[in-house]
Amino acid sequence: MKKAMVSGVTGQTGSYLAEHLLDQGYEVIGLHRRTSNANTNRLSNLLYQENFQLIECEVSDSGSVYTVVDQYKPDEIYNLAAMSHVKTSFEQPDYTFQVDALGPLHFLEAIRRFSPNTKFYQASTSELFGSNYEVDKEGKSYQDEDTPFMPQSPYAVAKLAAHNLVRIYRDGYGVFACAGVLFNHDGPRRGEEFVTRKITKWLSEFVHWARRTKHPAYELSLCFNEDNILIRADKEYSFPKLRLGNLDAYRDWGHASDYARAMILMLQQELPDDFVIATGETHSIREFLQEAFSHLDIENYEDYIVIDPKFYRPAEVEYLCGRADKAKRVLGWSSTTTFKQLVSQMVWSDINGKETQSEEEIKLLQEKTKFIQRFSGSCL
Ligand code: G4F
Repeated sequence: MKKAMVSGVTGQTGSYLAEHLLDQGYEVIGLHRRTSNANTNRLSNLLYQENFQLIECEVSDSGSVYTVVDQYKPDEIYNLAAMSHVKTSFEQPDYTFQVDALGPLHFLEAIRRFSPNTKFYQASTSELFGSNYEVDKEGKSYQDEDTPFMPQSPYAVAKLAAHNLVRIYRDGYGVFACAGVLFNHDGPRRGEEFVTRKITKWLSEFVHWARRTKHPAYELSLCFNEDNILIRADKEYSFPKLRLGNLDAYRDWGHASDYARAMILMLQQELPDDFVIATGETHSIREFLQEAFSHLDIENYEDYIVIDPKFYRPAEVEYLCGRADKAKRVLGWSSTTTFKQLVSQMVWSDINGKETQSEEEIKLLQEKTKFIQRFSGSCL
């Protein structure tokens, strides 16, 4: 039985990765950092599985990493532990470097010293490209393995250090180390501070608020003031609008479960290499909003949101659209989830309070939320 170690296993992508590995017959050692409150909600199906164990490890502490690598000598290590929020990296650059640059260095060094046959996967990111892109013959802008990096945030600089360390340990010490340059990958398990989940979570809270507020004796209609959505019934009820930053950035959004499959494939190749993982399709935050609100037949999403400068970044990555031709050719990998499917899954999972994908289940939920249509857009 192959043994895989996954750091960041309590996160969105770590949880999908652990599931895929267990399905493929691996023993999985999940690493998580100590927190005062348990954050294992994404692992609830795995915690009591025979081949899964969760152990504490702090990736910014070299001794902690050396100990677990030396003790378990896994066949494969997937380093997904990171301070992964780009805006936070501007506010906590030092901490970001410790986790995102030193963390991978500790794993690579532990492999070199104690377990040289362990294969290593590092979660690199499309943020490495920053503002750089190429233009193809049809005039489409994209990034791939040949696009030069130009990081735009402390997060991306720390990730670039890690990306280069992977190459150096591979070429210099012969470590089987790969970096996956993953474009945005989201889904119902996405952290609530990322823009996609922030939108779908807010929508579900709005729906539940409207349902609670609905009073059969009144013909309900909505009204908007600067910061709130109002329902005037027996009395006035109010709900805060969704506060967002820059809506004009473009992101290439895929499903985290698909992207976790690509990580495993990288470590099964004969030779280690780096790969771009992306859908090849890009959408603005506005398009995401439009698509998400359309599930509730709300056309005027602009009325429900407030642009808040607090959510702007000191430097923004405006355009990301990956070209994953190499991953398709070499790994046989491609994304299986369309943008529309991703948004639908995220919206209905939040409204339903659990991961929801089946069309029948979604149809039932659509029926139950039809009351929103009656008053969306109207104003007293
Ligand atoms: O959802 P985001 O925070 O993701 P971002 O910055 O693209 O980073 C994610 O993807 C990277 C891969 O490309 C990963 F490396 C990284 O760890 C993370 O998973 O923001 C997406 C866009 C940005 O342009 C941001 O400015 O949404 C814009 N945005 C607008 N309003 C907002 C908000 N982002 C957040 N988080 N919150 C807002 O209110």
